[in-house]
Amino acid sequence: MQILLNNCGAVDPGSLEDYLAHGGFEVFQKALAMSRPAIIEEVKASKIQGRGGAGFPTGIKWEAVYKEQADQKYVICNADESEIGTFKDRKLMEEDPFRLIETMLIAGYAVGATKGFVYIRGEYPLSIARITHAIKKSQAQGFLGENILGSGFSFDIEVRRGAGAYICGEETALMESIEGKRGEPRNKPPFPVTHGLFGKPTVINNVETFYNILPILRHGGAWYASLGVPGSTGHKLFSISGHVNRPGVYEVPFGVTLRTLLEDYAGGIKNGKQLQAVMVGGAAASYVTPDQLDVPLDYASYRNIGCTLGSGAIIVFDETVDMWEVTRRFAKFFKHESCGKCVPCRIGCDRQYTLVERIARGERQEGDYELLLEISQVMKDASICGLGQTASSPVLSAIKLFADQR
Ligand code: L3W
Ligand code: SF4
Repeated sequence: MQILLNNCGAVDPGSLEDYLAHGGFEVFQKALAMSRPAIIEEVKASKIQGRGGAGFPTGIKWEAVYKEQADQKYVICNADESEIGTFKDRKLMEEDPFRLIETMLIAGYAVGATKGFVYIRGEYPLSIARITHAIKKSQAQGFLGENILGSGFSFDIEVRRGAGAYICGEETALMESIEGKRGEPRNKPPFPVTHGLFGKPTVINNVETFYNILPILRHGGAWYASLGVPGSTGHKLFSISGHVNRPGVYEVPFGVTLRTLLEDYAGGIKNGKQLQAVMVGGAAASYVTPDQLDVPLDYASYRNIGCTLGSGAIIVFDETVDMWEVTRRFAKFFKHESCGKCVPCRIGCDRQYTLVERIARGERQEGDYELLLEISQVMKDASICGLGQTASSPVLSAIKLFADQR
């Protein structure tokens, strides 16, 4: 059963008529007939957690914005999908763009917002074109704008393009960017639910999170909560790349294992080679090893083994890969993408890269590992945002797992 990718490949992404013929905007019309608290109760009952990586409960976020008194509220879709190995949101936007409009409308109606923004990664020209087209078509047919379908509810959406900065996927940097400023994270708290875009209460969710709202409201929060496992309800998209026979985006209920995903969905390891390691969750994660393939893919089980599901990235490395070279590339990525606002991350990412590069070159010096551990602790303790707090994870993981390779 597919509840997220069900329209992908089945609906013409350029045609509002085709989207309507496949049940498009039915759930929005159902939502319009519900009270705002009733919609939020369904989202809370589903127990859905944000799909951008951090897993914060979506219903709690929506309720907090609903309860705020303000002359203006906003809904933002974080479509700045830039996490290494992550390409699920791109698939949703390219193949099922009208669904994003429908779910943002529902969010806007539920929390009392009249304005939405979709912030799309600049390197995703087809996503930008398809979402822009879907917005124009929806405006022309009265699904966006003033007094939508005669309901008295008004809502409109604008697209904003990223300009190549990974940090603009961090929600407050993204808001600074929309406001026309340099994309740097703000200190949190206050959180966007009270002080978001232009200082107003703001719902900001990942693309995949929004797409889950339709099955939740169509079938009910309790139904949704019965999918997956307790503590990680519903379905999750995983972007699988690297040394597998069938890379791609796969939808599964939480709780399946990495072994099932790799063998049954992705067709096993390429060219009959042995698996060496898997990067699950993105660059800010630890490596998963072959003896951990049977751990269920859910938030708690992965936390228990010191890993994270993050945004659902899965990068597979076979036995031929030099894992220190992989780690060097991750360290280079963070050095490049650190926005430079705070010292622990700006200097830490730079120092970390210098040491990892030396180790990868085969010129490790006495004390290098110890120094990396010390730098990592400072970055974790004192960085402003998630980038600096997690940029040392793959390095620590490499020291733990692959020290014998250098
Ligand atoms: C109200 C509170 N709201 C937290 C909200 C907060 C945000 C969400 C998560 O993401 C993750 C990192 C990597 N009242 C709240 C509250 N919130 N407490 O909940 O917040 P937070 O701060 O835990 O995380 P974050 O900075 O939003 C960082 C993951 O991202 N990551 C990066 C992924 C990149 C992509 C991509 O390219 N598409 O997803 C990689 O894994 O795991 O945990 O909305 O406002 N008391
Ligand atoms: Fe910028 Fe890094 Fe500090 Fe985040 S932790 S604000 S990316 S310098």
